[in-house]
Amino acid sequence: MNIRVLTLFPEMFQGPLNMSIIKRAQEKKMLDIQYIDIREFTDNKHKKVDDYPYGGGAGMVMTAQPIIDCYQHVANQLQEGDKPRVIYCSPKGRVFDQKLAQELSKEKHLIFICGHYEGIDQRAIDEVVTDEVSIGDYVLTGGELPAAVMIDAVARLIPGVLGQAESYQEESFYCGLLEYPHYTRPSNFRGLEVPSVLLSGNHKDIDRWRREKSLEITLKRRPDLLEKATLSDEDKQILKYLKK
Ligand code: 4FN
Repeated sequence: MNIRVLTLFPEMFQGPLNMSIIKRAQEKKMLDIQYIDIREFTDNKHKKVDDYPYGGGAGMVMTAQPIIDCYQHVANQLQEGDKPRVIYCSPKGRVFDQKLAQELSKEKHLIFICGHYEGIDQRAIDEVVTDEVSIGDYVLTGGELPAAVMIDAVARLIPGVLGQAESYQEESFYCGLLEYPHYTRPSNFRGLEVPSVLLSGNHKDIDRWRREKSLEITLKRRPDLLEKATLSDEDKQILKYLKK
């Protein structure tokens, strides 16, 4: 997968996306991420990228020219017929979730545009953006952290990026529920015991306990997730019992 990030602050990505799984994916050439500085595409000698909003009001707006020219530069490097998804990270967008991450992980090319100040001139959005996507409802300083979040979630789903064991987990356990509690050694930590079922060696009991714990925490904390989750008949039985 090829990812191009159009931003005024390329340095903001250097920490988060050069670690662990995403770093390995880039080293293994399964993922190529490049950061392109929008400021280098301004056609004025002061390298100005923002201006006052028409109609008045507070703050500044990123001008259309460097964004569209930067996009054009990136798009020109693609092969003919390649249709990149162009994602503008924006609080007005569709809310990003695992389903959208899975959909985007099947694309060959993704282009992210990160806004700053009050946002970007609407004409740049209208001309080049295919998807407006938000990571959630809070005020942020820029679209860079949202882009990094989305890239992390998408990149780990590219076939081959996760190891054998990790992707098996992904496939068989991602059903839209929260996770059961995890424990590791020692079995008694300063008097705090691990639930005995996990030490029993009875894998049927363990699976059933974990499933029940998953359903319980999801029902308690995020009942909205249960509506979209893939539930078996047994899960529905367990839920009926948990609700009582
Ligand atoms: N944010 C809200 C309402 C009005 C403005 C904002 C806001 C960064 C360029 C956008 C924020 C949140 C999730 C991008 C927020 C996201 C952004 C995101 C973002 C500077 C203009 C701005 C009602 C959501 C609280 C600033 C709500 N996902 N404006 O944050 O880019 O991608």
